[in-house]
Amino acid sequence: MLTAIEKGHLDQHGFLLLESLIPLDTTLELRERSLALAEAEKKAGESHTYLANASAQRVWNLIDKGEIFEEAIQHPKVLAAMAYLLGADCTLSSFTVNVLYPGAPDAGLHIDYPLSALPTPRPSFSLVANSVWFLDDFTLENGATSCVPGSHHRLETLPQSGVEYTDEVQICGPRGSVLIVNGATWHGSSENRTNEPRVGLLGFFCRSILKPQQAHLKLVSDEVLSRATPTLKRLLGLDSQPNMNT
Ligand SMILES: O=C(O)CCC(=O)C(=O)O
Repeated sequence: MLTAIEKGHLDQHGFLLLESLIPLDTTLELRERSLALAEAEKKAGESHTYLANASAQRVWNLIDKGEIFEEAIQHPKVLAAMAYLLGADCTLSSFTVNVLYPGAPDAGLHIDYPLSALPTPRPSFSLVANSVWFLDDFTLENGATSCVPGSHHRLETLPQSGVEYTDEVQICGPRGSVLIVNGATWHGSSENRTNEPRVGLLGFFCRSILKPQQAHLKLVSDEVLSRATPTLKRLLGLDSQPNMNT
């Protein structure tokens, strides 16, 4: 389902923008639901905020927070990109909302969990990959994700905080776009200099042999599991559990 050009772009640059992939009505519903969840977690005193002045917020475990998220994470084009990078049996590592409120600073470049914990040289093949869902237009001003093209080939080094990399580019696009990022590509959210929140989803995937960032099978309710499609069950890790033979 990825074209040869799309695969080539991922191989060469380490990221791929799927522009206007999600219909507008679905995007707006995902945005409304995401902000409602973020607000509810704040009100309940259970919010997961980060960056200076709690100017960014995550909402974790989206699979358990509405059918719209269960459906979204099974988008065939996103899954095709993940299958290309991580194998057809890849699983979900985590699925979160990421809100950058006005004034959120640049988060800095990084590679994704758990790559920075690995000895070097890191493997030249992909182990984890992210899909950044633009629920707003992502612009130079509101914190569009930055990437360093080709940096997934730098197997020995990590981005240094405080260093300005001249080859860093912000990936802008209309709401409804999805940015696929090889987890080894140097990337991060940038500063939100507008008066509006920048809302995104992060559908983060890993090879099936890896431990996901979240223990889905403990976190997701029986109700969600009972209605899960075979694809969702595979993404939640049901097909890649450790052997229980005695
Ligand atoms: O929200 C973004 O623009 C990117 C977030 C990110 O880089 C991450 O969580 O790994």
